[in-house]
Amino acid sequence: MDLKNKTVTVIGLGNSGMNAVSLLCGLGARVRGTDAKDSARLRDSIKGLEKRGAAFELGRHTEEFIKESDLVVLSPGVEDSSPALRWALKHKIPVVSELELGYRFCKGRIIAITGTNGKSTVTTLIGEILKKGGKDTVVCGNIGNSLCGEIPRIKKDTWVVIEVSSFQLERIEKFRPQIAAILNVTDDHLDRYKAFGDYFNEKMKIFANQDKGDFLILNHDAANLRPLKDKARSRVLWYSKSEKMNGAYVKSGAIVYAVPGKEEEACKAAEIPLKGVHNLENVLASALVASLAGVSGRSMSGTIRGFKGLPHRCEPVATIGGVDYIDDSKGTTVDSTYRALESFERPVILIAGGKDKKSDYRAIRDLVGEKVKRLILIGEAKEKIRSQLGGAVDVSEAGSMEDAVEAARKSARPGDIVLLSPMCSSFDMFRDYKHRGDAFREAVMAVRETAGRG
Ligand code: UMA
Repeated sequence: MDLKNKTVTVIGLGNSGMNAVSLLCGLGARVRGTDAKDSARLRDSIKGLEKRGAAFELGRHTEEFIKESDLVVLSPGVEDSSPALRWALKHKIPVVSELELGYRFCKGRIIAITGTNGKSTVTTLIGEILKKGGKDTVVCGNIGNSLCGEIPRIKKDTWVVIEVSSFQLERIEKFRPQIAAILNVTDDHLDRYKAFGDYFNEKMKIFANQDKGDFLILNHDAANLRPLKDKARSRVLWYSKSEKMNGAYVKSGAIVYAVPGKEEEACKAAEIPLKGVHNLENVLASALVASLAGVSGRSMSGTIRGFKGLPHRCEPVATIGGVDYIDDSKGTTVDSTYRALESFERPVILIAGGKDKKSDYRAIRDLVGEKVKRLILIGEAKEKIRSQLGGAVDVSEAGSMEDAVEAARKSARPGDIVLLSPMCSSFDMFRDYKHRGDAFREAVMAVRETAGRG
């Protein structure tokens, strides 16, 4: 793709868009960036790029600004319904996602991970295993730093581990990872997609361009992924908690992978510090991928044993008066909260709610009835969750995170767990899930201070 002297317009100027603009400036394109919002922060961040020749439109998108482009690059947050995208299509301008743009200029070997839940954990763990296994590694994508931003660091021998979302896959053309992994696909983003099938199909694009020399890693325990074997041109390897597979599995309490010609142990299942069956799946996937990248079992074993997980994913915050407070703010789907609850053996006081993604909370009703002694609801989805889960559990509502944590503290007895696992996105009350998790931590710290004084 030669973009020298081509007019390229980037829509959306968050992390993805700004990195795309910067990459394009370096490629000698005539770069333009447009964002529907305007802010002092945004104005500040474009200054350096203006000096490099980029032009910007802030506070709105206009047809005038877009219509003369040779190419449009879309940020993942821009939906099909966006007028900016419709104008680009009306003027027959090719449109690609930021992921596709980065791919066209990526010299390294790509490992792409997708799934509804666990993809950040698996992406990070693979990155750690590869780095400690002596491989030059870059970890990027939906996890927070877009691929375009990493292009200058990537060399031919670099392993590029990319967390890939359905949004990023929507407008790919040639994106082709050497190793792709799909961990699971359950309900999510039904506020963006008309039906689950549309979301599922976007995820499937991760292997659409793969060929015989590439690998597709699939979770055999996720029944809706099994038929994919017949759709892939790449070589399919499986992982499973319960069955011996051509791939990775559990054998006599050990995580084992069998890739062409050899069976090797990655570690003992009991040594994995991350709790829950979902994390066993995450380690199986990571070990299998890392083995394909050439890391030995001996090397990966130490990394897996030392891996403490990611912030805001079932992260212990404090133990106060015998009550464990756990931050699972990244639990933004019903399924992720299901998996978190499954991993606890003690009574849970669950703080949930936020911005609804047209989710069906009834899927967790039985498990909530079994594990949760009190459900405290926050955010816009309060009413919907109450109507779908009420009767299965005691429900109360709180107006802020502080009030929710205080209500949880009052209900908790020694041995209980207070879990923030919202099943919703955070944008009704917070900047993002990290901000929400930080607000939870702050509220818990206030409880600890009061307890200390008492
Ligand atoms: N904007 C427009 N016009 C539009 C829509 C948005 O101008 O029609 C502007 C907004 O005003 C804002 C910017 O676009 O200034 C935001 O762009 P964006 O929503 O694409 O966000 P980025 O900052 O580029 O972050 C994105 C991912 N966000 C989304 O997919 C919504 C980040 O994933 C990712 O970390 C980052 O790229 C780097 O790759 C976040 C996420 O929530 C964590 N992802 C979803 C998820 O995990 O469920 C998919």
